[in-house]
Amino acid sequence: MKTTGGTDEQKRRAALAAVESVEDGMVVGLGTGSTTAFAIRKLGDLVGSGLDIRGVPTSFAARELAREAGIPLASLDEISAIDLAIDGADQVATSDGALVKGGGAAHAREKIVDAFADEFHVVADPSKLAETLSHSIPVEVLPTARTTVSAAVSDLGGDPVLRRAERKDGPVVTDNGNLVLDCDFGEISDSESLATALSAIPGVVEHGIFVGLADVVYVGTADGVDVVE
Ligand code: ABF
Repeated sequence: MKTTGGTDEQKRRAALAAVESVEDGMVVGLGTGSTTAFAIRKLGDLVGSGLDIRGVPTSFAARELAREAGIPLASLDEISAIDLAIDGADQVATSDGALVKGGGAAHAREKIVDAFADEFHVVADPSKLAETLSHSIPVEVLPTARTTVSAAVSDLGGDPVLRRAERKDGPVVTDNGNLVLDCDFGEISDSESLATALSAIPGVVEHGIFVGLADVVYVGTADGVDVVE
């Protein structure tokens, strides 16, 4: 499981704070990443104590974790609504609540679930916070469009790098069978405009800029949880 700068205790605190909003009968979007993993495990414990929920995972990894935790699962085409999505982030802009997601290469399905949910609660540690976005932007691309999308990203001022798998020689392949370009744009002053421009590039399946989607951000700290709404 991908881990990042925060401590496990900070991540756990954020995750448990988000879980407190989960009620009987809910359909819960289950995010990907090490922070959300704490929420999934806690939800599994609560299901074991009688909590009646269904989980909609955002990746194969999230599905396996939820299955191990004993959470009843539903796919997107089986449900008519998602009450609450709990998911992590690679960066949170404190100025406008925009997010960078996709460190786990799951941002296409994450965005579908997080955007469709009535409430989307982000769980993070302090290392994810920044005044404005500056993290490289993961862009999922059709394999055949890797070169053309790279050229278009460069024209936008980005530096596209094909994401390679850490443990084997070759590129990361997403759950959808696509590739990921990590695109460094430096400090991003207008995330909404960049998001629109990236979405317009032919061959882009989804990018990791989430604008205007997060309803609440729980930030686990050394001694508590900060809530950013
Ligand atoms: C997923 O979790 C990804 O979109 C995001 O990059 C990642 C954050 O991982 P972690 O919680 O391990 O820092 O939602």
